[in-house]
Parts: sequence; structure tokens; C-alpha cells
Amino acid sequence: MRVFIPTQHIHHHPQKDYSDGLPPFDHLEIPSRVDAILKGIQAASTVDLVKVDRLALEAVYNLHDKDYVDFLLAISETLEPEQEYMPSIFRNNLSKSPLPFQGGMYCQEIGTPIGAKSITAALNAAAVAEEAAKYIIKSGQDAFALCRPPGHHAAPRRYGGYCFFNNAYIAAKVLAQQGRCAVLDIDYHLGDGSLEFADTNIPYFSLHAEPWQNYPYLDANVRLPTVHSELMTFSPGMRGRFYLSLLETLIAKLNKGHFNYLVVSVGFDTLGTDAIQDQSLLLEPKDYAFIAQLLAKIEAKILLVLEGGYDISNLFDCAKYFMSGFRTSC
Ligand code: Q9C
Ligand code: ZN
Repeated sequence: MRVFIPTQHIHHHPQKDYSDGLPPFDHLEIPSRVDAILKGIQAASTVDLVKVDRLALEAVYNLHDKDYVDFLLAISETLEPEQEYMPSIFRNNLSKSPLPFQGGMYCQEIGTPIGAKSITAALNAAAVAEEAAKYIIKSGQDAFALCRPPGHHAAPRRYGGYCFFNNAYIAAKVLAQQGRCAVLDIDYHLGDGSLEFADTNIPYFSLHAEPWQNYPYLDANVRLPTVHSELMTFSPGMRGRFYLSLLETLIAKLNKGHFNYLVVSVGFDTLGTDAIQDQSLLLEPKDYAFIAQLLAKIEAKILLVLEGGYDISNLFDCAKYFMSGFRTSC
């Protein structure tokens, strides 16, 4: 299996997460996640490792709004090496306000601090997704993009949930130029950013925790779209076999689209012991083997893109079991 990793993600090391209010907790989206997952993949399959150094500035401008990307680059320029930025006021349009206040129109939560090199890292993660997508087109093989920071909460003009640029949709846009492409999201959380990118060209399928009682804590009045997406929720306390039967139902719906390419947003934060969960699910590491077996039966060429997964002491096992169930010949 060819695995793409970023070279610059280590320079993104958010310190504290304020998303559950005060006091903040130590941030869970840490650099060692990538090492643990890579080692797990290597324990179960032969890995052809590709390190990606470049920044996908063009692809990011092509997917996200110009003023949004401009702001993230501009605010980064103002930061000292160990300084972090967080908006202080949240409104729809702050374009007439001083730069440090403008972030509040692009962000809805306080769990995603921006460090001096965070946006560089996010551009590098986007390049990882883009390179992996190009490889799949060229080779006709599956691939794993170990993107960090993750991407599925990033919307056309919004960051948050530890995400800045939508890596999955950056890859999907590349793949959709060569054939029919969809995104399937199996992270614990609804990818609210990905959902905003869903369209006729690249529909979005997701199995996630109920999104009003869990992050992204949707507006009580909002009605989820049903046109270019298929959304399913699991229940608190669900064990592997029930989770798997839901996933099987979702995949059966997806298969009707006869896609040539599939981007899978993979989150290991569905693991029962992951501290990020608001309503605990009961998946165990070995359940990822069965999840991957379900994915392996899908006809499309698959690009696995990393999203969440924060139980650092179990990520190795989760990734190892996952790869043991996936199609590893390459
Ligand atoms: N009480 C991803 O998995 N804060 N992002 C949650 C829980 C935000 C997770 C607070 C979680 C975002 C990519
Ligand atoms: Zn998640």
C-alpha cells in the first residue's frame, strides 16, 4: 500500500483545547498521531512510503473562498514562533475590523488555535491528499493519505474542529476529473465542512454521532440537506456489530452510484476509549478489521484520508487491524 505523509505537520502543535469551555484540556490533535498510525499500517502491510514536502496553495484556493485563505495566511504572518491565535468575537461579517478580529467570521469554536506554522502544515496536508489522488489516477491502485491537520470540518469559508482545509474534497476534486467520485466519511463526527462541499459531482455519505448532541453541535433549527448527501447516525453505547450493520446499509446505498473513485474520510475516534466522544460508542481496536473488510468490497479505487483519532495509546492497534482487513496487494 502506498502511504503519503506530510513533512511539515510536526510544526503544527496546538497547545490547549477550549472547546469544552474552561478549564481548557491538553490538545488531542498532536503530531505523534501520525507516527502511531503509520507504524500500525506498517505492522499489517508492506508500505511504500512517500513523503510530501510541498504546499497545495493552488488547490486550496481552488476549493476555498479567496478571502478566507488570504486571512489564514495573513494572520500566520503576524505570529511569533510559539504564539497562537484565537478569534475573540464571532460575527458573520468582520471585514471592516482590524485583522486580529476578522478570524471570528471564519470560525465558530475555540478548539482550533492557529500557530505560526499551522497554516503551512494545513497546506502541506492538502498537498498530501492531492498527491495521493494523482497517484491513484496514474496507477489504478488504492492509497492512504495520512493528512494532519485533518480536514472534514473545514467548509468553503470556515475552519474549526481541528481542520483548516478540506483534504478529502481536495482529493475528490482531482479524482472527479477522471471518473465518478464520492466521499464516504467514517469519522466519529459529522463532517459539516464536507457536507457543505457535497454536490451532484461529488456526493457525501457519512455515518456519525448525532450532530446536535455531539460536535459540531448544529443549530437546533437547522435541517440537514438530503439532496447530494446520505447521512446516518449511530446511537450511544453501540457495539461493533451494530455499528457494522449500519455501515453496511450506508455502503449498499453508496454502491448504487457505481463510483469509479471513493475518498474515505477515516477517523479512528469511533474507538470506544477515545476521549473526544460526547456520547461513548463501544468500538474496540479489532472492529476496524471488519470495517475495512466492508470497505474492501467496494468496487471503486479507494483513497483513505485520515481525519480524527485521538486515543494515542490505541492508534497503533486500530491502524494495524484496519489494514489487516483492507485490500493490501499493490
Ligand atoms: N466535547 C475531528 O475529529 N471539540 N475533529 C469537541 C468534545 C471538537 C474533532 C469537544 C472536536 C473536533 C477531525
Ligand atoms: Zn472526529
